[in-house]
Amino acid sequence: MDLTILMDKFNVKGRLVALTQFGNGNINDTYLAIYRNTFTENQVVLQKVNNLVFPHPEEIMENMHAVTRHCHEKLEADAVAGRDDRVWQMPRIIKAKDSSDYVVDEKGDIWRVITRIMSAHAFDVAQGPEHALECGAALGHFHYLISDLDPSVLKDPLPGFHVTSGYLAEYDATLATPEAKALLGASMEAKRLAKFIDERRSFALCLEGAVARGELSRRMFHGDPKVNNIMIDDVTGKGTAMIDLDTVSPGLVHVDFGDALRSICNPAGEEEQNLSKVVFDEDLCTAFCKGYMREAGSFMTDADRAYLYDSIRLLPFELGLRFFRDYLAGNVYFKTSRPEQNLNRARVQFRLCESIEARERSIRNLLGKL
Ligand code: GN1
Ligand code: MG
Repeated sequence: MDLTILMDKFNVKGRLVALTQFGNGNINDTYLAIYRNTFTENQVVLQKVNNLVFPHPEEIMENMHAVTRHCHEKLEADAVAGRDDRVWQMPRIIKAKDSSDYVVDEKGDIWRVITRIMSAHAFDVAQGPEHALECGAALGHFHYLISDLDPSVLKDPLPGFHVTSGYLAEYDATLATPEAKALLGASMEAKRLAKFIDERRSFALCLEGAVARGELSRRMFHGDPKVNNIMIDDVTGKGTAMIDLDTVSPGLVHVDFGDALRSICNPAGEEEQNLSKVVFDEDLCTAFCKGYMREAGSFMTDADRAYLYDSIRLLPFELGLRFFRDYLAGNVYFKTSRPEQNLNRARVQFRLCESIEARERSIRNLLGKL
């Protein structure tokens, strides 16, 4: 697909002067497009919505429309009322020239253009406690923004997303294939990871059990609040926007909480090769929680608080399981640039999970002070 011809179908002012690959997402293909005219520059983000991951990409766009409309209205009302200590931002959909929210190419793929959050950046790893605190504030504020979004206006973007029992079932089904058996048989490390999973099968159901017992209930969640989906203002250093809104839907805020922490408290990052560098950083955790609670603490019930530790332990386990299953299935879900990449990603997440388990008392203690 000629991307310049594609860009021409969208309503962006100015002349297209650059179009380059952008970001480090594992799912969608993302490009930055720069437009100039006599007085200004306009930077926008072009994305192909991954139709292997998302079964109905057009519904992803309907959801994005509903989420951004709801949040923009709320953000504007809060700004007018002077309720905020900063400008919170959110990407906007740029319409195609035919007024639709996306363009379908000749292969049937769905492309969208959204505004770029200017003078702000996201980082692949936490830069320190101040950054972690701002990530917490951004996620907490986002939870506030979506808390009153009507769930019935959203379609399920990704059935089974963050349902750990489902990932276990998928893993077991993959393990039964000859290809997976061969990969497992050929590697001591893969066997070690399989054992790691087996030892935690009942723990893996902790949040689902709490929902079934009525202790936790679903609210709205982001679904993918890892550190590089949290934009930080270049000028003030404050959190300013959550991006990657594809998975906003009814879910447990615990999943977001655990997912953000598994990414923020691992400064070695998701691709680290040297496992001894993968350690859960409690100072970053404390800072994140402080920022999060400042914005969203009032939503937290005692039952919610009781499951925070489990969510911190569960999300690296779950992501490690997803990476490992994908490795055994031949790398069909997460983008990879080498065959062992998903195996290594799984090793990192499981090491992080172990590091959390080793610090359980201390993490529970810091959570108890929130
Ligand atoms: C995927 O596309 P990206 O990189 O934002 C994945 C997340 C994982 C993350 C791990 C829809 O997110 O769940 O935590 O990779 N998104 C989906 O890097 O599966
Ligand atoms: Mg994503």
